[in-house]
Amino acid sequence: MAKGGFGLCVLERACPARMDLLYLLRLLLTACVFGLSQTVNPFVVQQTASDPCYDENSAPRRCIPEFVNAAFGKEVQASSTCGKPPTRHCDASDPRKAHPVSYLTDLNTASNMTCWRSESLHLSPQNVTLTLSLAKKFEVIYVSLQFCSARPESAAILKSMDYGKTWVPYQYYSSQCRKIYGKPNKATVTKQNEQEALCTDGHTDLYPLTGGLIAFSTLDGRPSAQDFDNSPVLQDWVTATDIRVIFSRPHLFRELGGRDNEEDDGGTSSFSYYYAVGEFQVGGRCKCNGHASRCVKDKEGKLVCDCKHNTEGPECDRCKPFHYDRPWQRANAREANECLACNCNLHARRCRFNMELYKLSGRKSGGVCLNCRHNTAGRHCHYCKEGFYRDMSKSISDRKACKACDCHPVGAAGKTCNQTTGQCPCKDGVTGLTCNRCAKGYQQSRSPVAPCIKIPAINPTSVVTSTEEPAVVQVNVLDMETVANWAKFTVNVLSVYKCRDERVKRGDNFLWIHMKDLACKCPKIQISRKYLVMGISENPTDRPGLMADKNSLVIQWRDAWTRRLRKLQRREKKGKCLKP
Ligand SMILES: [Ca+2]
Repeated sequence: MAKGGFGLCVLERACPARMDLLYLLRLLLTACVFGLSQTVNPFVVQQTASDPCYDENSAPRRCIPEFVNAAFGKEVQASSTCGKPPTRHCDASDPRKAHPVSYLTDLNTASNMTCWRSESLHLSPQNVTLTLSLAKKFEVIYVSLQFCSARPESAAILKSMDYGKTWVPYQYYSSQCRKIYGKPNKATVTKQNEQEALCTDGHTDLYPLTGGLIAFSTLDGRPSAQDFDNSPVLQDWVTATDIRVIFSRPHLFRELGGRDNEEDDGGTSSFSYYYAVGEFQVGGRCKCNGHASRCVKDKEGKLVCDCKHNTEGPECDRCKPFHYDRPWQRANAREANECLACNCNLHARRCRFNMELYKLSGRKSGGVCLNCRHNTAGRHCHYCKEGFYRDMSKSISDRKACKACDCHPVGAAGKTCNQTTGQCPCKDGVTGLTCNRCAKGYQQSRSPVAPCIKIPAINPTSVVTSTEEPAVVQVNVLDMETVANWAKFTVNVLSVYKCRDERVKRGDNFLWIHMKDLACKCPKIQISRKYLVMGISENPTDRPGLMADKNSLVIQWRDAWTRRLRKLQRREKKGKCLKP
């Protein structure tokens, strides 16, 4: 070792400590349980055009950010850094003699290791801490420190999962574990204490005086590491937002055969030491729970996962809005566990998760749509709400899939139709989808309570049916003959003014009048004359033609009536002669 052994360690290829580090890292990386199924160099970004979070068939699959040195380029807070005020070996204002904290995480070349260095400390022991904020949750595989001074005799590595608010120990190093940290030396980890920090007397030797290494592998020796996918305990154990290293005690100075303390402290004390570290590494992956293949800076410059699989959050740790059909889950090698959209048939923008329904469905679907629109209702907005029915000509996802019932205000017994068929509840004797007409055998009444009433049984001998409103026609009487007790007139119907009975048509027809009525000259009819006949109806007997009786009004035609009757005719045509 060169004079002034605590100076910069020029690492050469043959340097055994350097070999140790590389060997260890290689070992850690290839055995890494986070790794892709095939062994790849985790420091090389895979150049693939397709999204690693989806396979060639666009099916989601577990994806993970690349393995990195998460400490690289990040700022470290040190409790002590030399050079202020300057000493012979350390001057913060002189770049050639400065040992700033940035040297902990900078880009090193093997031939020129840059080292951070603490102040020279006198009264042993004094804690020196290095705190590294990763500014995001990472899954940490290892923490390593390469020393430019001798290694500390006792040191601790801690982690925080809440950005430095609380700290938990990761690992202790001491030649006197019990005395310094109250821990047994090299205890075994069992499934019961996988989240416990251990203490070891490894990595604490005084030698090598420079270039020594402290390297902590977070999963090494922990039983569930082989089944990391199914171990929430270890998933938690490797998660960290900050890493802190505490150098608790140096080796006794006299063992080092002190040479530069005379220069640094003016020889007032024979106990002087410092710590110097050339490289502080935190190997791991940006924590994205298997739902992102990279981390990116957000608008505020914060590092966040580039979440896929319908997830969101800094660690893709929750489902995106409207993707609550099943609970959020971390992706694993077999299942992407992507968040699934609620099925609301395009009628809702929001939904919530319901555990009961999810369990009832055999853990398939638990989404419940909120505020179904377009008059739909139900968990999936899959049927029509009250007062609406399904238009079967349209798909359920159509905005117009549900039509208003439109029940007739008089004919229907309520406003709510069958949600599937649209059938309104009809009052007695009423029929039709909206209850808008009388059923067969019923006729319209004027009562809103019973708008359709049963038609009374028709007596075939009854002369005029009470329901039929007799027509008003103009006839030209052409001839007459007698058939039994009836007078049968051959007439030509010139005009029909009331069309209640649509069978009364213009043209030749027969007009029957019973002899009994004719005898008393009511009506009185002469051949070759025109008459206006009010109260003419279809002959209800089996004789073809029309019929008049003593109730009919038969008046000899006057041309002056033509205009007035035309008016009546026009009014009738405007819809007043429609069937009820
Ligand atoms: Ca360095």
